[in-house]
Amino acid sequence: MEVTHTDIPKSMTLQEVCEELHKVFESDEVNIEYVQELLENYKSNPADWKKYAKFDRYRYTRNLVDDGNGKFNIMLLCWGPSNVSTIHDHADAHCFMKGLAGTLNEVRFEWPKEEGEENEEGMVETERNILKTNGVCYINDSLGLHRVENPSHSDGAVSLHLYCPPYSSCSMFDERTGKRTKCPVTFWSKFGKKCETRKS
Ligand code: CSS
Ligand code: FE2
Repeated sequence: MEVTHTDIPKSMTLQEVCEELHKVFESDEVNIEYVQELLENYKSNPADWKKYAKFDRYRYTRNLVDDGNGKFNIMLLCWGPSNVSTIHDHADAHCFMKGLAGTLNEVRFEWPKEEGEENEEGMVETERNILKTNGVCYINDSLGLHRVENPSHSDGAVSLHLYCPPYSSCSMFDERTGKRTKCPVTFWSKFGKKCETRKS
């Protein structure tokens, strides 16, 4: 039987959104529109998420909020002023991204040509989007690659990310050459607790 979701309560806490996402992802089919609607409907309330909002001095942090019983990951990303991600893919996962505070820029790119082919022009930009507080965007590998950045030189930004299925590594790409490198996905904190840093 097909389950339709029509009534999303108007005011939900982040915890309630996560609980609803657990129900949604019980099914193996991901209803992209519904998940997007659910995330759009949530109005960012710092009281819900401040315990996960941990900033690092040098780069953006990933902070795990919910591991979705192994089916999906919900995390908070905290972007200091001018922090920027690499150009990356999403390891065949769905990626939903919602602005919780501040503003982020998303720049999309085509997949580079295969190794051995000419990549002289560098990577091809296809789209620019602005993710404002409470806005939601969606990407997966069939829609291309992207880079996310906090354009503010003075203010931080916080975003909520949902990845399904969860993944522990992705690829990053050099903008000039299109060269691809594997990149592990690491967490700065999990469930509000800072992760141990590995000794080198
Ligand atoms: N996927 C990026 C964030 S932008 S969606 C990451 O995990 O760092
Ligand atoms: Fe991404």
